[in-house]
Amino acid sequence: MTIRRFLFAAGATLSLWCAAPAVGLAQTVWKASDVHPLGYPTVEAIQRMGKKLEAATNGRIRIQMYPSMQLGGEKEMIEQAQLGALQIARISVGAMGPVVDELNVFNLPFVFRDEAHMRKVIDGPIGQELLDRITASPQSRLVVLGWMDAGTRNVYSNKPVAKPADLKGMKIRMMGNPLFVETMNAMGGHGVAMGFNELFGALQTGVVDGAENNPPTLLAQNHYTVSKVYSFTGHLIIPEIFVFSRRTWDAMSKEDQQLLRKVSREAQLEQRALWDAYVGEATTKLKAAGVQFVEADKAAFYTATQPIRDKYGAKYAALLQRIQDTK
Ligand code: GTR
Repeated sequence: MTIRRFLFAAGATLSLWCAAPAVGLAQTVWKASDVHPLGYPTVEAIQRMGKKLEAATNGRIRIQMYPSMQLGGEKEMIEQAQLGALQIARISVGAMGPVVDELNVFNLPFVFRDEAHMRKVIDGPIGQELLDRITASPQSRLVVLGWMDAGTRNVYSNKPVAKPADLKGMKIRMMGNPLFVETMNAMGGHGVAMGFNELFGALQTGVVDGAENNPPTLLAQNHYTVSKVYSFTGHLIIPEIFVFSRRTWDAMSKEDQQLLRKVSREAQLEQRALWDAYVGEATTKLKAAGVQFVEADKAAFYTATQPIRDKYGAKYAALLQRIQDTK
């Protein structure tokens, strides 16, 4: 049995209709997965959504959350959702670029002026168009339920990175997408593509000298225990999405699809509030744990990464212009 077949069989078994003893109704269990642990804003928002689904259907639909990479990294989660072995996957747009190319526009360095700009874009027509494009794309085999926030990504390692020259000779882990590796190379470092599930070990053993992410991830994934300096390079502001298996979706009633759409919209709003609160909390905890926060010359990193925006942005020039025009 191939791993794919096994995963599909396992997922199919879980989502089978089975007896729900408490209410005597048939019950559907949707598997949801996230790389982050319980309590993280994205995980919490999906779990709250599960509670609402359960209440609205008198226990007929339930969500079972598999947090902390129990089902693998994001690439694996996307594959499992495509097969129907997993129903809900919360993933970064970074991991979706290889699936739907146009999304790579959001993966460009410094494409958004700041987080407020990014929110305006995803909350407006551009955000909706991109979600629709993923859902409509035959090769995605996913239905997008909504956006989630993930703040700004900054470099962390054991030394300050204030300007491009500081990255010289440093191996920095990037998400598995050539665009990110080239971005780090343009910033002055040496980008290394690696799955998120391998990163903690790689930081510990010195396979890489650092990585880049938002403060909540630095805390929740315990990376701060090995990387003690967080430098505000601000090179990427990448939103996240939560997607649903097209295979499961197509077998659902119209009413259940509508209900899922409704609670998903609420989950998107709820995650944003949870996110804003958690960023502050994470920063306080990181400082208390001795992490040093360093200001960086963002303008220098912006200039250094211009070739990346030129190269990858050329075919989406009109979309890029609309993003820039979003005030
Ligand atoms: C985090 C994000 C994850 C994953 C991770 C990574 O910010 O929440 O979904 O994409 O970054 O760097 O792989």
